[in-house]
Amino acid sequence: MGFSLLLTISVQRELEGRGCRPDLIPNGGVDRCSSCHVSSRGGGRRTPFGQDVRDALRSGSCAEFWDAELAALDSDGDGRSNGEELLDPSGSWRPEGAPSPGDPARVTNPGIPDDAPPAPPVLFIRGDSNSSGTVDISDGVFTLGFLFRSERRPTCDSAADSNGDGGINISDAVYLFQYLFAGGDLLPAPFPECGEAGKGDGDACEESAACG
Ligand SMILES: [Ca+2]
Ligand SMILES: [Ca+2]
Ligand SMILES: [Ca+2]
Repeated sequence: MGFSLLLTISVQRELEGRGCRPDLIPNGGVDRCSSCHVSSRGGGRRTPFGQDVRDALRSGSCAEFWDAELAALDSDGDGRSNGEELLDPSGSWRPEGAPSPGDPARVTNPGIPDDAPPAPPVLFIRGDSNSSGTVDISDGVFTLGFLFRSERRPTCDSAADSNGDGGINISDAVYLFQYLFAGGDLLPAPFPECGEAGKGDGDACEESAACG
């Protein structure tokens, strides 16, 4: 009698424990049980990440176990650490009250070898050569400084390419000045808000600080 009661309680605890575990890893809501178990309903065979989680479990089914060590492992051997896959590379995320880090669309399963998600599009403003977030005379000056005085290169070539023809030269500064001071044509998109590079743009665009 006593034994079967104990057994019931321990089975129940185990089931409850499993149910709470997805909430104990960052972005655990994305893959739920499939991070740790081959079956999406949970239980049964574990994925390589599930095996590492089991090794990391300390006491109590719902105790915290996500830490720097587990984050640094690449359980499924796909070249990206568990922390990178779950968007908490340092393992510093804590379950209590903290929102999951990063964009859930970029989460990958730490238990299944998969391809890295495509890099997020780089955003910039056409004409914002100096990446200040606004387009004004200083952008034309910045472009001219780069072209003729060997000054700093724009961090985003596509932003400095004011006329959108794929290259940076004096005509970009002229095009910008005409727009600003002589009623010239609007700059090609993305302008005046941040946006993605179009097909004709070169890809030498690291990051516009103003759009990050
Ligand atoms: Ca991995
Ligand atoms: Ca993976
Ligand atoms: Ca150009």
